[in-house]
Amino acid sequence: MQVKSGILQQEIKKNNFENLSLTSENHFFMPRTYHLLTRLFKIVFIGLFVTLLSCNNKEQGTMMSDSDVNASIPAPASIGFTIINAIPHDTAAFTQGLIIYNGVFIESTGLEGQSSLRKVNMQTGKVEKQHNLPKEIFAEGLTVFNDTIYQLSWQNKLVFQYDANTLKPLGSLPWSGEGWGITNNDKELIISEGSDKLYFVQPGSLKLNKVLSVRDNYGPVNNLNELEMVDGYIYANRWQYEYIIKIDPVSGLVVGLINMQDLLLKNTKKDLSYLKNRGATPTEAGAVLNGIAYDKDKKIFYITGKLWPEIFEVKLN
Ligand SMILES: [Ca+2]
Repeated sequence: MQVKSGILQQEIKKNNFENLSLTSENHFFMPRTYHLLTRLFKIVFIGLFVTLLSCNNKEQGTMMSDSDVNASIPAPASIGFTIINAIPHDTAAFTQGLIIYNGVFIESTGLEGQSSLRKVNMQTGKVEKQHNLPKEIFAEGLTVFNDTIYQLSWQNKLVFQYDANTLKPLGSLPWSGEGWGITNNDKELIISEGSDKLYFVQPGSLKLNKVLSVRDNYGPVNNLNELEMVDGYIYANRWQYEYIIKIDPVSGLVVGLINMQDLLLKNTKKDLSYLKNRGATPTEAGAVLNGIAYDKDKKIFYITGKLWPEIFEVKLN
């Protein structure tokens, strides 16, 4: 057996299973059971080895394909902007959505007991009409489709409808998820719920047409919040991130990035001391960017935030 194990060890060193098998079979004095066991061992060992190898390849393949996909996505283009004007804004408005309809802002404000739908003068910032929601409702984003306002609620699982001219309530539709931001592409409503997903639904029924995953060169882009459709792209702000992203609504890729860090602090001349009761900085006070409206004719964005004293008129460079 000394000789045999010597041969076996040499053969193992060669790491050649076929040679190992041939060498063993050439020993005519080998007992039959030993021969069968060796064969069985060889089959099981090779089987295990191949399985492990294929698992490993599969894992590496998945990891590589994910990073390959991300690496193949170009970094979003940086989009600069200029502030051309500032309009007063109600500092008690916990803004969740902002749009322009027939020359006025329509604004949705949140928080339980303070949620409302408003018509706001675009020059003076005065609230011209206001509809208050029941105290248990936490309102979120809004859009207008076919002269009907669709206003989301955060966790009340309802989407409220109103006549866009009179703000008269027209009823509500059930919505199974959370509601954060909403816009439309002239055919469908597009809803965000705080994840990286956008839900394209049919107006009137909220029946789901498609789900779009939003991602950039680092992977999925979550916390999608207030939305605004502009010239075929979806502009979105991300909760807890001080920038607005430009999303291709077909691929879901982020193609542009507007850095709005400290937009309020850097640009307002208003006294912000009223926020001090809520937190040391506007962000800590919850006064975060959360309103994007667009004037198609003037090609101007209107940007505000929760509890902000101003709405900024912004032209993209
Ligand atoms: Ca909007």
